[in-house]
Amino acid sequence: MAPRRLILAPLTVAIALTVAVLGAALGERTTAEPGVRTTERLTAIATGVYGDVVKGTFGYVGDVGDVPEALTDLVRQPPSVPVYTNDHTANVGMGWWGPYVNRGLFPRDTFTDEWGQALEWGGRRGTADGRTGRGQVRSGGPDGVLGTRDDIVAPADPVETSGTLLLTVWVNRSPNPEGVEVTVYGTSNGREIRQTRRMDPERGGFSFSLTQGIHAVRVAHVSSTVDGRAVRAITSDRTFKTFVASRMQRMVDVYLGTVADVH
Ligand SMILES: [Ca+2]
Repeated sequence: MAPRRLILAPLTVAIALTVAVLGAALGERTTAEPGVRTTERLTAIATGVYGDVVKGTFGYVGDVGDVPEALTDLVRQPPSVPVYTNDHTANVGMGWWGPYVNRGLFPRDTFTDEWGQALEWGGRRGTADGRTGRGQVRSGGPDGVLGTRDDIVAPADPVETSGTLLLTVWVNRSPNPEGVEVTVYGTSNGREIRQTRRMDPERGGFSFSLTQGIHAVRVAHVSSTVDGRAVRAITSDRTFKTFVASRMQRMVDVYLGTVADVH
């Protein structure tokens, strides 16, 4: 039995040490890191608002078309925004599909930091005094006072929610010929909106500034041809879905074929 005790003794010491180290780490985490946990809360809010483009999610902005006016819009459906459905062009989903943050992080739907102070939200235009910008959220930090050096802010800069979609529509191998028109669908306050442009040789291709998220796009080539005495329209079109991420430029080529003449 003696040799076995000799082996066990160092093991016991090692386990005791591990427990002591773990205890210290956990103790420190619960007493000395409210800043870290506040940052986690702010990050959870930012992810709820903007999604995670790498994972193909676009958050509240993608569903509703703008950042929320109030943080509580992330957990309670605003009266002005309809509930989420796919009943739109190309089955693109839009509307409120919350909650966008884990309610457990914000008991009773109150948005506070780890010191119990209310968070400041920049909303759609930033705070009136300019302290917190559009789409930013601010904690007063350890001193509990907003606007001092220990504040915690996320994201670091005011937020841009738009990206650019550049379309080239090829018709019978001609890029953006006369007769092409493009309609892009998006969302405003959770409802479908659209904008249509026709090919303008003066301006070149099709460039749209769009809110980040998934958009339906319809491209069409419309040509009229004289058929005996009648003028007959020949339309070739396609509708598809694409996504736009904020601050990014996305280039998409679309191909159409037509029996009409292409100029
Ligand atoms: Ca502060």
